[in-house]
This record gives sequence, C-alpha cells and structure tokens, in this order.
Amino acid sequence: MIPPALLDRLRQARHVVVLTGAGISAESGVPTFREALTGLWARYDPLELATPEAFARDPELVWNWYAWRRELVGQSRPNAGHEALAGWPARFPRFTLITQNVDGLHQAAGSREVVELHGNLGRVRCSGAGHPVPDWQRLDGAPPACPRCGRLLRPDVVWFGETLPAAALQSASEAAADCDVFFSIGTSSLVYPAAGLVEDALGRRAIVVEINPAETPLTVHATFVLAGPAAGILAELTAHLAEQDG
Ligand code: BV8
Repeated sequence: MIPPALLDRLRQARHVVVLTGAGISAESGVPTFREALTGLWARYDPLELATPEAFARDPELVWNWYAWRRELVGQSRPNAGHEALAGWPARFPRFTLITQNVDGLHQAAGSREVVELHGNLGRVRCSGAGHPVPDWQRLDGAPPACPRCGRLLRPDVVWFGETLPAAALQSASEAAADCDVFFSIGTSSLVYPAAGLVEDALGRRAIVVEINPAETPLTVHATFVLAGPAAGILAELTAHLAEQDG
C-alpha cells in the first residue's frame, strides 16, 4: 500500500534521488554483502576480505572471492525493482540514481546514468597505477598481471579504508543536497560516506522514503517507511505514477 500523501509529493517532485544498496539485488539472487559469504566463504568476514590489507596479504584469496561473486552476478538478471527505476528519469524533471552496489544490474536493466559509489566488480584495474584494464584473461587462481607494468590486477571496487571515486562522491553529494525527495532502497545504512548522503536531505527537510523489509538506523528519521521487498513496492509505486499520466 503506497501512502497517497507520498504520491502527492512525487507528483510535485522537482528532483528525485535514489540510493540503492545490496538489498535491491537480493531478489535477483545476488546475496547482500553480509550474505555474500556462504559455503566455502562462510568462515570469512566481508569487512576483512574487502580491504587492501587482505589483498596484500593473500591476493589469490581475495581475487577468487570476487571471481565467485562475478560468476553469481553473471547468472543474475535485473528484477522488477531495477526495471522500475530504469523508467524513472522520464517521470521527474530531474532524477539521480546512486548505487553502493558493484553488480552492474541497474545498467543491465537500462539505467543509463548510474553513480557507482563503490565501483563495479565487472571491471578490473592495475593495483599499481590504477588504470583500468579492459581486456584481461579470466583466470581462476592468482590474479593476472597488468599487461603494462606487471603489477597484480585487482577488482575495480572500493574497499574499506579506501576513498570513494571523487567524481562519483561529488555527484552524489550535490544531488543529495539539491533533491526534494530522497529514496533509500535496500541498504542497511551502515556504510559511510554513502549512508551520510541522506543526512544532507534530512537536514534540508526533503522527503525521505525508506524501502526495506527490515529496520535500519534511518527508519526512525524517514518521512515514509515502505517495509517490504523492493521489487514489488517499486513496481506498485511506478504503476501509481503511470496512472497519473492518464
Ligand atoms: C572511506 C564494495 C575514507 C566492495 C563496499 C565515517 C566516514 C567515512 C568512513 C567511515 C566512517 N565510519 C567508518 C568508516 C569506514 C568505513 C565504514 O563505513 N565502515 C562501516 C562498516 C562502519 N567506510 C569506508 O572505509 C569507505 N571509505 O570512507 O574512505 C576513509 C577511510 C578510512 C577511514 C575514514 C575515512 C569505503 C566504504 C566502501 C566499502 N565497499 N562495497 C565489495 O562489494 O566487495 S561496501 C559494501 O557493504 C556494500 O557495497 C554495501 O554498501 C555495504 C553494506 O553491505 P550489505 O549490508 O549487504 O548491503 P546493504 O548495506 O546494502 O544491506 C542490505 C540491506 O538490504 C539490508 O538492510 C536488508 O534488510 C535489505 N534487503 C534485503 N532484501 C531486500 C532488502 N531491501 C529491499 N528489498 C529486498 N528484497
């Protein structure tokens, strides 16, 4: 059930921002970050593995964790939530989609402009100079060497303790500071600076909508809380918006 008051606010919205986390990909079968350690990975802590220290200590282990996740993502398809959001740029005067996810499913659903705060595990880069390496051999086992300088290749994602891509963080911060509606979808709101974006919106009395089956530190501050899985809620919300088109 979508609150009519939310639909009214969306009808008048000037700039809608959406921040997504791993939860929006859960219904595509991509485990959320904390679930991304099942089976042989169950004994590791993602906060430990997703760090430059872990890669320096055991590059093969970290490389293979990402190879396994890349495999999972490769077998996944965007769900109704990704697809609904792909149509939202046409519904609002201004729309910004920001994601913490590294699975590329928003782009696979047709979203053309996606602010990727934490990179994308479909890309790799040189662990030395940082330049992207588009055509690399997909080997299991030890990470391949950079064809240019011989240093190890690494996933093009942001690890804990690493700064976010400056351009992405700036776009996200500017959008959060300008928007009049901020959606936080499928994120535990625990990881910074991504989780801090909504604070800009709250500070300016923008409408904040949280879509998540569980409570998070944001829940008590949100204007509207749509408690449930994102795919169905976003499909229902989009259907209401389409009704307004007459
Ligand atoms: C940095 C890529 C400068 C890798 C990831 C304050 C300011 C700045 C930094 C910090 C700070 N406090 C602490 C820090 C350090 C740290 C941090 O935030 N630590 C946390 C643990 C406290 N931040 C950093 O290190 C960042 N770097 O700021 O640099 C700096 C450096 C050092 C010290 C100070 C400053 C870098 C953070 C980026 C890390 N990389 N991902 C990879 O994926 O392998 S973050 C990773 O974890 C994910 O991208 C995601 O964003 C995050 C959380 O993962 P999950 O919990 O799985 O996913 P999510 O949060 O999205 O939760 C799932 C949610 O979905 C749940 O709520 C669930 O209920 C819901 N859900 C489930 N099913 C559904 C659903 N929702 C809807 N529908 C469903 N069907």
